[in-house]
Amino acid sequence: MNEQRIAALAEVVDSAAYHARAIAQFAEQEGIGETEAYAIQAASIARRLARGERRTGMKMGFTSRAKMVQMGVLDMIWGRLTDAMAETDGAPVSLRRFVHPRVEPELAFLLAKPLPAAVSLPEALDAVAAIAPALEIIDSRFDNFKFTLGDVVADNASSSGYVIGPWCDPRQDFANRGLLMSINGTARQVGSTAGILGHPLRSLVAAARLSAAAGEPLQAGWIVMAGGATAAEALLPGQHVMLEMQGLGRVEFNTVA
Ligand code: OOG
Ligand code: MG
Repeated sequence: MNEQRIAALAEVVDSAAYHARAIAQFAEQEGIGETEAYAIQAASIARRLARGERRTGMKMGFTSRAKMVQMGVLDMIWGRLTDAMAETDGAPVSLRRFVHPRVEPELAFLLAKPLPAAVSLPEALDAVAAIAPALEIIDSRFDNFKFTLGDVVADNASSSGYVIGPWCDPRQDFANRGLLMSINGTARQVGSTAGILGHPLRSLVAAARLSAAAGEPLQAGWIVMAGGATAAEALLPGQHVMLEMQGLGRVEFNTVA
């Protein structure tokens, strides 16, 4: 696939996200493999950066069985986060900039140091300044939230928003913390941080490897989202979404049209 086609498809996903308009899947028809899909993603993020957005980190996807089963994709993927995606804990979130948003419970890492490609679990932990309960707002730009691996990778792994809760000391055992995501006071997803690859730190090790392989090693100050611990829930206006994570506190937001 030539540079021109990659740039054209990057424009397609970027403008779909920018205008919150759904598009048809294209990966199968265009014969897009993983390499091309990540090249389209990189080019689409370059367009965001050219508009003045700032890179804030990385997100992992399909790091839990629950997410793989919900979306029918069995491979781990990743995407790039920018400051335009950050929402504030406790503040209202306007749904206007999304096509068909969903929310899922995650754990976020804040890095104190850069990370090279190959790190052990203790080395990864050593680079972590803080951990936090977090909610990711995902929004596929594809019709009906349906995609293949190539589509979703090209579409920046459905990244669209993230809300970070209170930063906590990472020097505690967070391998198996219970979590509850509720909407308007009703429990909607129950799980554990162990749902993320058995331990969320494994997701950070994978993030270090994948990001470095793309020539963008994890940086000090970056946020890494470990991936949904449970399936995602659809977002509608007028909802209060709250995630409570055992021993790590809560993160919440209200949706407005
Ligand atoms: C793709 C993104 C997956 C996760 O946490 O697993 C993801 C999607 O489900 O649309 O963010
Ligand atoms: Mg996610």
